[in-house]
Amino acid sequence: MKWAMIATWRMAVEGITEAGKDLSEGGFAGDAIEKAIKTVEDFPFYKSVGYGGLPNENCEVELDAAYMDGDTLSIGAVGGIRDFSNPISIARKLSYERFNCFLVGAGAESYAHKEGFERKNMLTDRAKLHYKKKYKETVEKGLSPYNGHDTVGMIAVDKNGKMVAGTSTSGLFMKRRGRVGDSPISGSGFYCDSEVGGASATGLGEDLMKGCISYEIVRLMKEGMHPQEACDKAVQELNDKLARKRGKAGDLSLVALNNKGEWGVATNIEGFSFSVVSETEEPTVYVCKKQENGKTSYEKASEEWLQAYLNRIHEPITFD
Ligand code: SD4
Repeated sequence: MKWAMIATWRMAVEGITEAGKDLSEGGFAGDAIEKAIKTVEDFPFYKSVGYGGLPNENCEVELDAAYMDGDTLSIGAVGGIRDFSNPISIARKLSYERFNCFLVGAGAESYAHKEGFERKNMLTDRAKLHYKKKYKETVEKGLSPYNGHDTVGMIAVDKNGKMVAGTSTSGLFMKRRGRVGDSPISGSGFYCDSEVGGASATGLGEDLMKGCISYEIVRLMKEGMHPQEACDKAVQELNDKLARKRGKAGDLSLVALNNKGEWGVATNIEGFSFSVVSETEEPTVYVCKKQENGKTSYEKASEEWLQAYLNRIHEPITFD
């Protein structure tokens, strides 16, 4: 069986590079997903996942994460959890529970505490600066702070054909306390069935949920579509429907992988990046163009793009 992994955004590439080595040696897709997502969660300069994640309107970091095993359809998820370093590991642990496998807020925290997960203050000084800057530039001027998106979502297939999906995010920057996005919601932020494939989303959770879009992509793949075709169709249809019914669609960006190791992506924004590694492909970052005529095109990120990205995430945060 061909192993492969696809993930939203450039930020996933270090994680999938490491996890890809394990998959090449016959490792389990679930271990690969957890390892790769933990790498993203632990890195303070990825500002919308885990440590260093962007805070809510009260300047508190509340994290959402999910884990789904495509063989058993087991799902574990946490919503709005605070002060734990690796929400993905807590979500995975919950996926082994028959009942109570999706916990939020204080309940998720006491479960994590009881199970011995590492506590950590997830709010960094840099995230506080991002908050202050955003506050000045938007809230103080009466503007909406809600733009941009950066959830890490990924799917892996291993040499034994087992598939797993996972997500982790600090969600919408400046969200209301207690707000939960699509990322821990089955069928919206992720879905995975080893008999078919999996999909995962990033973008505006409130709109992604309106289309249960990750499930929709898996459903289209089950009907025989290639992941690329399924992603393009689902994103175009949801984008157009939201535009028609509501006047506009929020950001919708999806990645998908089938159980043959074939992958696809679609987005309604310019500049969505994603990372891929497989038996036949070195770890690679691609950058998408916006969908046109229902088709998403992408190209390998250039050296300049990759360098500019690194400069951007490390650059000092300034505001008057
Ligand atoms: C959410 N889909 O919570 C996520 C947001 C996102 O920053 O992609 N990230 O709605």
